[in-house]
Amino acid sequence: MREPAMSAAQVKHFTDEGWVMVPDVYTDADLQLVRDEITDVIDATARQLLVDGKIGETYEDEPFETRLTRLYQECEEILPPIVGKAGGGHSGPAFFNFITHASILAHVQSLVGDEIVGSSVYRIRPKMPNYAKGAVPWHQDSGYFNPHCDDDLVVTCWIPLVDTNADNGCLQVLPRAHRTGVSRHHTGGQGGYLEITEQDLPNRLEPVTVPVPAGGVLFMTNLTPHRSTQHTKDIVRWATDVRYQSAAVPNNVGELPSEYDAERPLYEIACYPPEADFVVQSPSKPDDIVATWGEFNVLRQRYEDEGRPPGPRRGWEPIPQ
Ligand SMILES: O=C(O)CCC(=O)C(=O)O
Repeated sequence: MREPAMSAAQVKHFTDEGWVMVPDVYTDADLQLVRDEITDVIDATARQLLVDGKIGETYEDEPFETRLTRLYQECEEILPPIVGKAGGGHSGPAFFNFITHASILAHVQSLVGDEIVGSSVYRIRPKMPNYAKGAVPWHQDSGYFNPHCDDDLVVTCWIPLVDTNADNGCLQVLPRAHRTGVSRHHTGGQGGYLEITEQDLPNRLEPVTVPVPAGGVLFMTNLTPHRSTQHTKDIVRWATDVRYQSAAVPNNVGELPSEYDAERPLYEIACYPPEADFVVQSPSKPDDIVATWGEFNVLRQRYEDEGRPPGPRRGWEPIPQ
C-alpha cells in the first residue's frame, strides 16, 4: 500500500487556505517524457500543415518553450490535436503514465484517501503570448460541475511542464475563499470561459500569485477561486490540469455514455458527465484500476465517438455588458 506523501503541514495548508504548492512531485525526467510526447504531436501536425501549404516551415529547431508560438503565429490549426475541441485533448501513453504516476497519486492520497478516481476533466494548456484562451478568468472548478458535488472534494492539480512565474502566467488563487460555497459565475467571460466578476468574488484576503517550478504541483480544491492572466513573454507556458476525487464522490466509472440517465438519484450522476472518470488507485477493488494507456484510451475515445452526455446546467447567466 502506498504511503500518503504530503506532510501534515502541507495538508493543513491545503485545508485552511484551499491550496498548497508542493515543489518536487515530479522529476525532470518524468516531465521530459510528456514534453517529448507533446513534441511528437506538434511534429506530426506541423508536417501535415506544411504539406497542406498552411505553414512555411515546421520550426524543428525551436525549443519546446517557443516552437508552438512560432507555429501558432502561422496557423491556429496547430492547437486542436493538443488541446482538444470539446474537452479531452491529447492523451498518449506518456501522458497517461504522468497522471497515474506513483508520486502524484501519493500526494493526492493525502487529501482524498486511498480509493482514488481520476476525474474525467483534465486539460493541457499551452499559454502563448496573446492567445485569447490562454488567460482564464476568476472561477471555481465547481462552477463547471454539477451542483450536487459542491460539498464534495475534487482536487485540481495544476502541473506546469516549464518553470512558471508571474511573468509567464502562473496561477493566482484567492486564499480561504473555498469555505464560502460556490460564487455566482457568468458565461461568456474572458476567452469564452465562465467568470466570477470582481463584484462577486468573495472578498476575504488578497489574491496570492503562486509560482510553480517545473516538477512542482499546485493543489487546489474545487471551491478555490483561481485565475491566470495574459502573458507577453516569447515562450509557451505549458501546463496541465488534472483532477482526482475519492471514489465515494459521484462519478461515471464503468458507465457507457449511452447509459447516462438524468433521472437517476443525484449521487449516481457524475460531477462532470461529458467525459469519462477512471479508477487510478483502489486497494479494495484492484481489478477496477485502469492500468494501461490502451484501456484508458478506449474509455476516453468512447466518449468522443459515441456522443457526450450533457454537461452540467447551473443556470449561469451571460456576463453583464
Ligand atoms: O492553466 C491556466 O492558465 C488555468 C488553469 C485553470 O484555470 C484550471 O486548471 O482550472
